[in-house]
Amino acid sequence: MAWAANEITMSKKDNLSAVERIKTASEGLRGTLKESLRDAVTGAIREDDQSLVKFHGMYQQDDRDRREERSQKKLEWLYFFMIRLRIPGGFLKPEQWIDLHHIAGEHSTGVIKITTRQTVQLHGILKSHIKPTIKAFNISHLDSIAACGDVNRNVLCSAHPAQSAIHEEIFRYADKISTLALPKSRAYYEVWLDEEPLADKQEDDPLYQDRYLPRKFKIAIAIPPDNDIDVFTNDIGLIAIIENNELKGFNIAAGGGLSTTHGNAATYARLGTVLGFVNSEEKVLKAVYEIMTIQRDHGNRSDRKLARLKYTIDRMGVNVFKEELEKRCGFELENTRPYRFTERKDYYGWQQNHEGKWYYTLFVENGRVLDEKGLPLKTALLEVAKTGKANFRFTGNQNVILSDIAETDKPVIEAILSKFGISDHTNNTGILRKNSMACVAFNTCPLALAEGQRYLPSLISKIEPLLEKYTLQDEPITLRMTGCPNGCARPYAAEIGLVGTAYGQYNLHIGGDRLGERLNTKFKENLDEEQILQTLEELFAVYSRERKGDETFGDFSNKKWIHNTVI
Ligand code: SRM
Ligand code: SF4
Repeated sequence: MAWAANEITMSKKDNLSAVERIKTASEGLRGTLKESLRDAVTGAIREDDQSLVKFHGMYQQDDRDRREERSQKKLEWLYFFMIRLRIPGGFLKPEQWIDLHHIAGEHSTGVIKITTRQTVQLHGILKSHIKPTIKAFNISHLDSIAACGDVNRNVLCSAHPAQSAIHEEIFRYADKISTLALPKSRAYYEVWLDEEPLADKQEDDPLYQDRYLPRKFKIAIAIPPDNDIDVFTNDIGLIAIIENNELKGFNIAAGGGLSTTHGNAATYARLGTVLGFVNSEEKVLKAVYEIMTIQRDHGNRSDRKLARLKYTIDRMGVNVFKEELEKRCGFELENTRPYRFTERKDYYGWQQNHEGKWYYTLFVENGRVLDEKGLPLKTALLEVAKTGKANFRFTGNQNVILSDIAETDKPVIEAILSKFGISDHTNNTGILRKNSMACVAFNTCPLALAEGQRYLPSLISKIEPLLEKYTLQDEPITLRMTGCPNGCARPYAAEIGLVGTAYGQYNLHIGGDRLGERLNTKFKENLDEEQILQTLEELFAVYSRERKGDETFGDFSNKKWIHNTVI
């Protein structure tokens, strides 16, 4: 069988990528992290530890804006760390938000960055501040274990409790799956929290063994009709099947992933393939676990560009993959159950659930919570948290839902939102901006080729008048930008995707659908701002003239310009 022959090549011992050696030699992700931390001569950590520290939820970064100046002065680059928390389903209690607020102020740039995977990152943490930061988080019952690295990352779940009477029940699966897929190593507690080291530093880890997965791994749970978490862009996407307000089980999709590499034709974005349905908690957890073991055993460990599950599945073939899964599970998947997504957006403003609790979704541009002139968002959220009357839920669209608010407490929260201009800001922001996302990119992301979150807001201000010109300003078009083709803001799953190729230049992708069920296609390459605006204006003009009824921009573009099928 072709697949089996390939496997031998993929697992060839002498062909392993450098990261594979670092993982197996790391004594359960410990490496020389303790020594690296003690070295006061440099703000960086040792090279091998830079790979390992990711498994602890941290990245070594530097201020890219200051590289040249530092090099000229013969100074080391300005190294610091980004810490990403593990928050399954993106839920924090108000006390935890207060702690996060203070930890951010004391140890990082102060900006609380909500990510596209329902968690938060803090940037600019100096090496000497990492342990105090992790210790402070630990007191708040928060950790960053496995928020990065070749393991399962933060598990997403549809964010909007008001959308389903059994949201809470399904939401709990995010935590169950996250716990199931946590590495067994105690390294995090030893290195950052001074736990007494184990005599035997290699804990038994049946899932990850000593080699972990070949690459990062992502899982999300969608609760139809919402696909707010972009379920098909994940390695595993679970779609909750609800009948008569009862959870019947989950459809399981596998093999989603978005990253591509410019100039590497072997890389591609892929939406997950729905494999079938399982009808119990035991079965869904087993299936998730065994999909991970298949990826562990058969993923590409030589070329990290081709190591995600999407490539493993395509190499094996979906049918062979499914057979292998069923063999490992010891049960067959049932036929996929019907489901329908009708929304992917966040429901801004107030919503009430079946129990009468209130939810306020507020717009956080590109997930950046900070105090800006005229918009003291960070202060406002602290005030909300101090009331103790609202929980915090992050959405996969980088926004915040103030949640579980009692009817009697609503006026208090409303007054704070109004006092600090938050409700006005959410109400008055244009629809395009509210349906947009950009990744971090400069100045911290080492992989950025072009700007992301620092640039998109001003570009949107220039696109908005074009929409108005063609009376499209109320059209909820999704626009997503990334500073490189890795796809952190999921630009390939948007109606308009802008993917950085060089400083000030982007590929323009169009034709994705509004619900995240069809990827877009590259339409033009290396456009600068003037060319982006000119091209979009041309597209908007034709769309406003020729679209049929309420046809979305993505559907129209796909037919007209990608497949040339509009008559
Ligand atoms: Fe991402 C790497 C930021 C969601 C695909 N991503 C990075 C790094 C850590 C750069 C690095 O490796 O050194 C970025 C840190 C920037 C910074 O300074 O903070 C980074 N990714 C982000 C975040 C913060 C973007 C945001 O603005 O919200 C998101 C954090 C999510 C989280 O909380 O876990 C983020 N990254 C994504 C997504 C979207 C998703 O998962 O829904 C993707 C595309 C989906 C996918 O994985 O296929 C994504 N990030 C990548 C990749 C490409 C992976 C691959 O398959 O090749 C990289 C590069 C890598 O892993 O080598 C990457
Ligand atoms: Fe960095 Fe690229 Fe991800 Fe943007 S898409 S955060 S530039 S890795």
